[in-house]
Amino acid sequence: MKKSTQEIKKAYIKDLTNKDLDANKVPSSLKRRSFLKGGSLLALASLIGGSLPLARDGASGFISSLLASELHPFSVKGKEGLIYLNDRPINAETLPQFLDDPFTKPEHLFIRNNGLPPEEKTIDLSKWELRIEGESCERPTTFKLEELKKKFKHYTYALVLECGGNNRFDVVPAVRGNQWQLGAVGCGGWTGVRLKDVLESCGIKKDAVYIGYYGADTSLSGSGEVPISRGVPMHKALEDETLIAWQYEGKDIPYMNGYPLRLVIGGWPASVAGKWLVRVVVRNKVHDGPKMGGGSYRIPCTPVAPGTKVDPAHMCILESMAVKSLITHPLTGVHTPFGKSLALRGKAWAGDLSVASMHVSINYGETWHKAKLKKPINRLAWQEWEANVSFPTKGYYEVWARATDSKGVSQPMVLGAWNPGGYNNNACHRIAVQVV
Ligand SMILES: Nc1nc2c(c(=O)[nH]1)N[C@H]1C(S)=C(S)[C@@H](COP(=O)(O)O)O[C@H]1N2
Ligand SMILES: [Mo]
Repeated sequence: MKKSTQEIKKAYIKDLTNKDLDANKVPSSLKRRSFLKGGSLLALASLIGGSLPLARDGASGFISSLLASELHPFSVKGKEGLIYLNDRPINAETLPQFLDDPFTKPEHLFIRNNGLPPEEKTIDLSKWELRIEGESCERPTTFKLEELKKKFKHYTYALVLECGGNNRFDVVPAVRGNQWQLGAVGCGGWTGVRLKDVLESCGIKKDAVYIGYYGADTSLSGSGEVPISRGVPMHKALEDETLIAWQYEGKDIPYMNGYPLRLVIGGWPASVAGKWLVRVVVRNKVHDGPKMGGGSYRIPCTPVAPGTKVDPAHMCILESMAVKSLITHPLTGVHTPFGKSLALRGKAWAGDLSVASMHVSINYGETWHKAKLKKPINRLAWQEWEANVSFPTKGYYEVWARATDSKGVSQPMVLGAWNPGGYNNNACHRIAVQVV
């Protein structure tokens, strides 16, 4: 049963307007204004799964490119090449072809909002302040943006930001939450001051164990509370690469990515990287802001069978993300002439670690070829890789990519440890290749 692109799109639009589809998934307050909730994406995948190679299993970029060209009902100023998952809050991922750039361009960097950003017109640079306080801060201090820039040394680091739920789309059995495919990840140069320098200037008490951030965004419910306030242990907060940044790729941070000031912490779920930053607290206990507890960014402390309901008492905070890689060129579905080698390239990263080697397979993992892997530009940046493969016959192939980190740990070829939040899915990326 082969469906034309037009037919797929028509069926998909019909699916989006079917009110019953996600009745049990979408809170009624959001139903009218949100679109593309998990259910519809999953329905879409099964709808076209039969006609598109790898539509459901890992190489999902094809669906995105197909739909994103015409179907997203709105866009955000200054952003392009994004697939919009919802509009309230705004969540949008980068199309796989834009992850092929050495560093993710500001207009292509994904957006993950938990609430409503501060209104852009209310952001006044001359008034923006950052408050450092908390029970383990010796001298609570407020810095104007200009003071921060003047008082501390500036640093630029390229850092990988990846949403903890990236690739949740491929989690089986499926779980609730944004159905991110490949693109809730990006890497680019952030410029700012070290969190360490700022915290040390305010004095860190001996009993400090954690930091927490507060942004200027507000929760969807209108309660006035922040929608998210997360943090990291002191050892991560005090790393050289942990920045309070005002620039991304040499320009003001895009509004949706936290303008005018954000925390940037590489290698951990990007939920620890607070946007629209107004306050950092130094805590004498594990930070307990919204989305630090329950099922948020937490995984079972010991492995569970897929589909298990896990008691929050047995959940632990997700820290460093696992080793992972992407094939960013060519895109899945490519046709390549027989007798000519195919050039592949992509990115690899490994949470707190670096990537030590990169391999590709054209026979479902039976044999692996070593790829050429570059060193990261700095710690916690992604690494570029490339390889050439030749196919022994015409026909259908898949290219699989697998990174191995500096401790010898590789990506799993299928979904790794299932968890109720669908976090940290680092299964090998695969693309479909037709040799003609
Ligand atoms: N203030 C604030 N910071 C935030 C968030 C948010 O909703 N509000 N979302 C977090 C999450 S879950 C992620 S994945 C990253 C996304 O960063 P980006 O939108 O710049 O890609 O920001 C984090 N920081
Ligand atoms: Mo996230």
